[in-house]
Amino acid sequence: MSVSKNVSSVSKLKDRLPPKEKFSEWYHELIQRAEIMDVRYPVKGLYVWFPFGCRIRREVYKILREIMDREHEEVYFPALIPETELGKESKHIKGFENEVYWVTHGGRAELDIRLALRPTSETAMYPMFKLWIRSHADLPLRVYQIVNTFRYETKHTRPLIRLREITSFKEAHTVHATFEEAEEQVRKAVNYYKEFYRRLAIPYIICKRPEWDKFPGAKYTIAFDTIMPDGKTLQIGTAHNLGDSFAKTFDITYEMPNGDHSFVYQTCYGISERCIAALISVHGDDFGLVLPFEVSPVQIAVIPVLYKGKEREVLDAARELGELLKTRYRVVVDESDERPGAKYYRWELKGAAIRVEIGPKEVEDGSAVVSFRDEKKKFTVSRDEVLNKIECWANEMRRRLYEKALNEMKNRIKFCKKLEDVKHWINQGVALVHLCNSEKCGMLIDEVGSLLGEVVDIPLDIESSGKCIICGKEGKLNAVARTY
Ligand code: P5A
Repeated sequence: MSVSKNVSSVSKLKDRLPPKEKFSEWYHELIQRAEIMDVRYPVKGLYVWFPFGCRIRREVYKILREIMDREHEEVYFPALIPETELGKESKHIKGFENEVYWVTHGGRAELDIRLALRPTSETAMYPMFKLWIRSHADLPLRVYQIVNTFRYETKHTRPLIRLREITSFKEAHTVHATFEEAEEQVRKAVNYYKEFYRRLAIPYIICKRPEWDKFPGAKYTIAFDTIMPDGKTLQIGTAHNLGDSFAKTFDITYEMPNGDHSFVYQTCYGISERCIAALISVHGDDFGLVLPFEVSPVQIAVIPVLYKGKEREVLDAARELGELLKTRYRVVVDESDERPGAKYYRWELKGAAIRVEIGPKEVEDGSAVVSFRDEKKKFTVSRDEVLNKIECWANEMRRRLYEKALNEMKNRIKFCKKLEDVKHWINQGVALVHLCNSEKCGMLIDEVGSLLGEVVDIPLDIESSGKCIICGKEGKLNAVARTY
């Protein structure tokens, strides 16, 4: 496969990336240089996916689709929502009114009813669900779509992280007969997202968002956050129990087996390309992208190490191995006439998971020199064994990436007993505190750092209840951080 026919276009090959320690510079330089996003599009908050970025997106979203397809049907709803529908659910519109882009004209004619560019699709879908759902036999309904959505974000926009056009918004919407079934669906959604992030080797913490910061219109919101290299958290997915509030607004009812009518209960859950921002940021290093084998556009880079007089034999051996590996994997045989160092540099930058080098010595003894993107060491194996070893190497690499990321994350989480400690620690990571349920104490802590909410799942063993850090009453474990 040809990942980038124009391989020599990797700009400024000799210039090093800024070190990852300077996270913001590193991130922006990397996504441009590894040809993921072109940030030069002349509208704030909108960016261009390069072909290589699209390949990463395709592999990552293949996993998400595979998981969704198990019990959801794919649908497509229009991008434009009439103002009359968007405004029906009062809390929902209140939450989004400052973020909506409006279409007001068709050509020169002013529209009778303004049309919103979907910020999310509840109000596009639910009037149609009213038409789709008649009886208990139509339930549960579980659908998803992967579309673009638009949010006029006023906080600092950043590629893949905070967008005004979210290009890859996976939104799932489900409808159930009872509140309990909706609760069960939220639990399932959380498990789907856990699986998704485990496959990307991205560790997460899961919190129940505070009452005043839940999804507009929801009963409660469960959020996944990961910790970025600068210690700030990034919300990488949410699942919402909507109860029957949207059902009441949009009059979505079903006939029960006994003939009575009842409102339905709903959930929705979403993931955006922030999952790719997390993938890049959590695993990447000073040399560029580090991607788990499953999602790397170039899973294996075969590098012929050419010496004068031996070019033919080396190229033949590299091509032969390349062809064999291509029967199962995404492979590039880098035949460009650059020096090996330049080739290594390129495939490191692009996050090729496995590198296989073949030079004259390897041609002679039927071997190859193998190295993994996340480790510096090289080792020699017989060429006959390479194909059958790949799966095992890929799994081991994912395990290593996950362990490393998990350790880094654990080092960035600390339980704090005093407010002073929280203030100090959130410059480095997530502070865990005990907090009572009152809005007053929540708001006070929110002034120190953003309150992510009550901890549902965290990879550390810490007492789940204790005295509130503000008022001293009985409290639960909560997470506080600086957030993206
Ligand atoms: C769930 C899907 C919703 O919109 N409606 C349908 C629900 N939830 S949410 O929390 O508002 O968004 C889901 C996830 O999308 C990401 N996200 C963004 N990503 C990039 N740029 C943005 N401007 C942006 N806004 C939200 C977050 O990961 C969020 O959890």
